[in-house]
Amino acid sequence: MFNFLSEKFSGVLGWLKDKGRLTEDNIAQATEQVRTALLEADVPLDVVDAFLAQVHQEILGRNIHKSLNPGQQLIKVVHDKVLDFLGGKGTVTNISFQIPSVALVMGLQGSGKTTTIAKLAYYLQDQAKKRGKTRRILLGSVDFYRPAAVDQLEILAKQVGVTFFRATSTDPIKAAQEIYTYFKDNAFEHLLLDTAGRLHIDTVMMDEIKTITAKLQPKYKFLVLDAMTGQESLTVAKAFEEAVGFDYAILSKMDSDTRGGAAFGFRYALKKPIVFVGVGEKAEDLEAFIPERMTSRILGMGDIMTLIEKATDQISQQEQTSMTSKLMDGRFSLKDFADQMGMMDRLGSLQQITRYLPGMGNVSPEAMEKGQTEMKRFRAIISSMTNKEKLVPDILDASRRKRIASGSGTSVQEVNQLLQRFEQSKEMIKMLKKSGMMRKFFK
Ligand SMILES: Nc1nc2c(ncn2[C@@H]2O[C@H](COP(=O)(O)OP(=O)(O)OP(=O)(O)O)[C@@H](O)[C@H]2O)c(=O)[nH]1
Ligand SMILES: [Mg+2]
Repeated sequence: MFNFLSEKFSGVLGWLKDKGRLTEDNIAQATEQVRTALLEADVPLDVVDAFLAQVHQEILGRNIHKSLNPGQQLIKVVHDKVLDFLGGKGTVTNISFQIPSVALVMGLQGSGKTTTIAKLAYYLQDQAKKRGKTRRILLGSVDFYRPAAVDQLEILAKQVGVTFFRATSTDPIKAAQEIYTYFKDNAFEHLLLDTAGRLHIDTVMMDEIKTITAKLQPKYKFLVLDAMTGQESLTVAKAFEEAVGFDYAILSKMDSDTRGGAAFGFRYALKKPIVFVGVGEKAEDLEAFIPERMTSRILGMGDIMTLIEKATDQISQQEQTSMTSKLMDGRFSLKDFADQMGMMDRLGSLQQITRYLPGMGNVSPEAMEKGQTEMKRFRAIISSMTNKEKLVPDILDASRRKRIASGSGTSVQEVNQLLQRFEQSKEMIKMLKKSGMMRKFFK
């Protein structure tokens, strides 16, 4: 995600960081590179110009080239401006979905509407579950243009475990009313209504959504934008805003190799909040849009916070605490190493995890897959060890290694490789501990 923009930015920022002094000249050079990066990421020209104008103003205002660390100062200016453009510090848009309420999801064909509905249903359910509650959620579709569209939503509803209602009419407006009546009569708390997508914005489609909106008065109108479409998506957003109006945007497919232009330009151009981003095809692949995080992703600083949040969500607190204390005081055995790899498994693929780590954005998918295979093999090897061997790896002599290799269907060389890796991670933990990073990581 954003690899493109983040690569370009880290290039410029890396170059700046080492500059003890900045001249008007190299400031100009740096901002020119930022400009090229944004344009190449498909950020609309007027947005790029507005961005650079603000950066320039800030540079002049702060008298940057006379400051103590001009390179760092400039990085900070760029960082702060990117953050501003994405919505500003601390502006997480939390929607507290009212009960009962209707949400309408719209967007172009294939933008991810139907998938997003399933994700929203999952999200609502999950939020309620965290408070020990359940929600009565109804999904309905008025997409009769694509034959399998309604079935698709029905299947997703089943997967997520929420109710689906099929209207008898295939006229979108009548169907919307039928669904709404069913929602009211059966005292559901949320209705998430899926609409048809079209290849282009056309008046029939807009009129249809307008009528449905007028009749159902949805409390929430979401526009789903495909992050891969770049500046074209801004045109789409403007058209929807003019014709129907919407409250929030959801950027889908942010896990894809998008150049990031849409996310960057959207907020500035539309002045509407992006609430969620879709980061995969599954129902749980929905994340809150947090400007600070997006900024660090774009600027290539990694995103430790998201990772930590993911970790706390999926690994039990107890597991994490015991793991952390073992790591902290150095009692880290091969058994813990295996457990740790198991935890990584639960967190998602290595590839997903490394997206959040600083400096790991560029690891190739092949290398990633290799890592994953290696992890599996390592776990198999460790499971062939006795408890004593796991706790005191020092006793692993040649004959034990041979036994473990044949027990796990691997080679002695592979067993050696594992032990080497284990030593390396122990070293790394020591280093992290020294630098005080551990507390930050595992707080
Ligand atoms: N990788 C990834 N794929 C996504 C995401 N959201 C949707 N998709 C995929 O994009 C494709 C289209 O998604 P749909 O939800 O069917 O899109 P739609 O807007 O309902 O499409 P129409 O109803 O045909 O207009 C599907 O293959 C989805 O799995 C996402 O966040 N990440
Ligand atoms: Mg659909």
